[in-house]
Amino acid sequence: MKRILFACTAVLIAAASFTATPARAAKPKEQRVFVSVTAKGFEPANIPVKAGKPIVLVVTRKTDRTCATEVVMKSPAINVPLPLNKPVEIKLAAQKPGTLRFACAMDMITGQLVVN
Ligand SMILES: [Cu+2]
Repeated sequence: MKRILFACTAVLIAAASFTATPARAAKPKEQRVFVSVTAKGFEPANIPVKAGKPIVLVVTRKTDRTCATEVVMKSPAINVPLPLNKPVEIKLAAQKPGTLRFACAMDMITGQLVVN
């Protein structure tokens, strides 16, 4: 249990540094993609996005029957709380082709952005 608390604290510190990114003057056009948290997990679990374009991932938790009350990503390091029925925007820089995995804090419920 202590170990889990320690891991959470470390992730929160990483999240704090992530949100401190300054806004840029000339914004490249961003792409918005949507995912819900339901009793089945992240829906859809695979989300296609375009490479080279900033991403806004909009996550809405629609159930209390889930342990995914926050969304955690390792790279870039984020940990964002998901209040019930409130869309939460997660802004990500433009990515290279590949996959960006995200999960609940316990890493049991997972999804990914598929960058092409
Ligand atoms: Cu979990």
